[in-house]
Amino acid sequence: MSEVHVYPVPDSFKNSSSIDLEGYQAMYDQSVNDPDTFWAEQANQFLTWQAPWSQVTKSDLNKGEVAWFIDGKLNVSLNCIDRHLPARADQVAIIWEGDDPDEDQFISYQELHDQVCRLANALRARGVKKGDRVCIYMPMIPEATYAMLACARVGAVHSVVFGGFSPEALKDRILDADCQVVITADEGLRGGKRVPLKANADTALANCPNVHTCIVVRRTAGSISWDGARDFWYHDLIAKQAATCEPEVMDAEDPLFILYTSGSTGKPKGVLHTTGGYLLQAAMTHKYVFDYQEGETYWCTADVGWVTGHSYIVYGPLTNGATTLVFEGIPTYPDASRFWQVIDKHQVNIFYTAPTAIRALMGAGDDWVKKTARTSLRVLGTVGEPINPEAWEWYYRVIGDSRCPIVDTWWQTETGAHMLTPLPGAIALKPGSATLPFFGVQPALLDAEGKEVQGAGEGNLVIKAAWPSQIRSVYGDHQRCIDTYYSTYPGYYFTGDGARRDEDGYYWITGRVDDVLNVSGHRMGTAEVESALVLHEKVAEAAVVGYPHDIKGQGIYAYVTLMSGEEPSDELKKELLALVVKEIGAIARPDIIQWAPGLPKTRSGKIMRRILRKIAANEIDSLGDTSTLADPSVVTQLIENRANK
Ligand code: 6R9
Repeated sequence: MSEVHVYPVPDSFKNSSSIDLEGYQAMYDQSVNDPDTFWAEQANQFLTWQAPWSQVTKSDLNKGEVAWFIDGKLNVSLNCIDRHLPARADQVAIIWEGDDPDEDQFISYQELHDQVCRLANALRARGVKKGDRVCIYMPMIPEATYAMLACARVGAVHSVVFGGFSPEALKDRILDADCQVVITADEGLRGGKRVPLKANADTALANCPNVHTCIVVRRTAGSISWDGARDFWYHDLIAKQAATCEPEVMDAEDPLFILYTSGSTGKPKGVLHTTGGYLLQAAMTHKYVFDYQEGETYWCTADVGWVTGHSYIVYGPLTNGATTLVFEGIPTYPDASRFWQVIDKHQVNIFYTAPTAIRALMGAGDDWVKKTARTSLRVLGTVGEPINPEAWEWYYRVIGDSRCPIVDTWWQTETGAHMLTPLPGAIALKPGSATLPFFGVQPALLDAEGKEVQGAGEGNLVIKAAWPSQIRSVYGDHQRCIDTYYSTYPGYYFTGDGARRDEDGYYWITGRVDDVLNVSGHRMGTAEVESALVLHEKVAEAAVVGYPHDIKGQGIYAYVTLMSGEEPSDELKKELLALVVKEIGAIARPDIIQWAPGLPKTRSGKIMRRILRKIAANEIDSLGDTSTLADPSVVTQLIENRANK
């Protein structure tokens, strides 16, 4: 392995109020040795409770049972808004930067309060009550955050569905959670292009008989169809409502949201998060990991449709009374300097983005960066996939002018908040490593026999003890939660990732060890893409694998076997791509389709994906053992016709 460059904590952090290495170690030790005291202190420091808890935590990982701050009462929107008033009434809570660089908005905490209360009242007027599920299918506009917080205010459980998902995917998610209300917009706007959100919702809702209310924000004023019995303009509904609204008192373990994510089987899982523990860890990590200081402007470029947007655009920053930037657009519109221009325009201090964006912008060249100042930046972060050291170095040197630590944060939809991550004032950095565990997080590596690896080594990454923002269930199917996360290694939470630990105890994530792809930081099950492909009448079988992709991290490589008598054609390829986009969304469109007369299978009929991955990666010299194949000639044929030579 090439030599690892270590970046020490910058001097500028040494005498600041940030936590240093001794501080981190002391707090980490306490969090593990005396968790009740540690978490009680943090919960009182970070959150406002309406009633105290009777017990800090109770869990049984064998049953996937996790509970924090039992009997404690609080409301998330009160914690994100009301308690910051009146001191922060005029402070900007949300900076909204439109897709068009000339459009922006500055929303104060008072305004946020009023907007959220009006919408919360409107939801109640439409019959929404505690425990009901509300689907949010929105562009990145302030109303998306109002919608999340309004749900939290009335105790409704939101299910945000990424605006890039297809009507089909939206419908599945609405039905699975039995949402009765949908909040959307006429159209989204990204990179100058319109996204037909309302039209997509109409298609989805044609098959969702329980949805009685669809609330529509007017974003572009594009023409849309209207169902007079079901559809309501957002501005009409809130106009009649008061700007105050009594928040519902919630139990710490009442559900806050459902967020669908891909696993290794075909059907996305509704990951369920609850109120107290989730909010605490989102807020704590936002403070400690980004070293957030009073008055700073913080920008996370994720979409609220992903967990990163939930925890680090909305809940973490607002709980801490921060100014959070919501960006509607894309990194390359109007040109590849957009991110850096927005940083200068709004004097952003903390910037959090994905490796795929960094690689794409690195590819565009340094000139786009150099024409901006970026002097306001203090901390940089990444999330979503492993960052390759080249991209890390570029981010550090060119974007941060070698001044700003990079926090490489490893976590998952299921973990709710950061799990492995540096703290910028405490932990020396190694490019490509998510470094050390956050407070209370007890990682371990298990070998092929399920035994814990001691010291330096490699294995499957598991977590040994419950943490506050842990997944509580898979919505409607707790058994699936147990099967997916707790049965592979009884007594442990299994992450689905592999990792290496070095001599300094630093963790290096090596990627998924299951059939989950990570394409531009978006999780996708190979089975989901395969199910879409085989819907085509001419397709007999499909196998999907990931392959290394310069920008996306992983690309999608699909092997497709046609029904006998069917001929491959470019036309058919186009139909298959369109089918995947229709079933899931553009993010799942395969990069490569290879026609496969047959797939490599074992004698018992199992597809040998290991071989397909090697062929897709063009690593044909290291196919490994092929002796268990039913028909080895299939492999020779696939190699000859591989698309990635
Ligand atoms: C937050 C988020 C989770 C999967 C996870 C892992 C990968 C995320 C990473 C990372 C290496 C990092 N992942 N952060 N891999 N280094 N810093 O991305 O959630 O969409 O559920 O994806 O993403 O493979 O298991 P989610």
